[in-house]
Amino acid sequence: MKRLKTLTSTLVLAASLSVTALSTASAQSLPPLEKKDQYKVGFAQMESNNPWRIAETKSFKDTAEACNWDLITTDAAGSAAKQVSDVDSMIAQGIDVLFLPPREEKPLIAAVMRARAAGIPTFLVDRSVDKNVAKAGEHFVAFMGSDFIEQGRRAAEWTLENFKGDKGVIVELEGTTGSSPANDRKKGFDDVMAKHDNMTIVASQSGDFARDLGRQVMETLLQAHPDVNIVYAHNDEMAIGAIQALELAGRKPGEDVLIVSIDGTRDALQAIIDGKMGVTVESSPFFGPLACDVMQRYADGEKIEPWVQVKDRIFTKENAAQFIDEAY
Ligand code: GYE
Repeated sequence: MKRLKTLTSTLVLAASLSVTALSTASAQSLPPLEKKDQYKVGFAQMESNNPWRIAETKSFKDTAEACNWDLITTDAAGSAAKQVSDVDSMIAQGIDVLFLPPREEKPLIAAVMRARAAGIPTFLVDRSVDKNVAKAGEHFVAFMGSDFIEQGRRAAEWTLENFKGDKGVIVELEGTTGSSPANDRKKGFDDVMAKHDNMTIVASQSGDFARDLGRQVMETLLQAHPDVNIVYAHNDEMAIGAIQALELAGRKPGEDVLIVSIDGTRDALQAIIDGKMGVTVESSPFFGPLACDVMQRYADGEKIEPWVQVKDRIFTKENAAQFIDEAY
């Protein structure tokens, strides 16, 4: 009797040990994706107020057909809190895999962690979260997107090569506060400019990646800095807004103010052709086919690199006409 009891407790102890071992292992390894003919895929878009976002959502919808996805999409209408609850509702609907463009770096960590806890492999697309807290290969599978620091650096280098004046008076229009592209595009550009005494960033303010806000912020900044001769916008929509504000104030964008931007939208390429914008460093929204490919590799059991890096082109007056037909 005594012996039996000892054995039982040994077994219980062994069982609880192996449960601990199992849960430790699963806390470190990612949820697997079983092979299936059709996957239920969630794409939780952050907003749809600009051509870039609309092109990205369309790219996922087009891919759903090509890749045989049962696709659920949501639109958080510019609210990080809604984007988190959109992910919650996708988890409740039993998605197999999540593609998430996190609007801001910190608030969306919650969504990543909840998908992880629900055993759903998550891929971050186009923007990232705070990498010190949520980690690729542990909490989410991978980040798919551009090198935003490099984009800012290339915008700065093009400016240095093409600015004709003696002293650059720069206004910077930042993207959404707390978003990875705004943080990194600022760092890339500002670090290069800091090494050049003839270049001064006189104002740097958020226009939330939006055309209208870009125009309004530019109108205000123009009052304080009428001598501006370079505008660096973190995306094309704000650059177009800035062009409108400058023209309204009687300035000549492209002639007396150099406009430097990022994305490669149709309106931006047209502005380059019209001589109003100098450059836009590409940041492509067409993530659907890449998402299909990476997800397939993951389901095949391949180890996915933590950063699936997208390579960007650069659009100037040399090639804008050549690429405008494929722009969005
Ligand atoms: O540049 C901007 C969009 O996250 C890379 O977000 C993306 C950026 C893109 O709203 O236009």
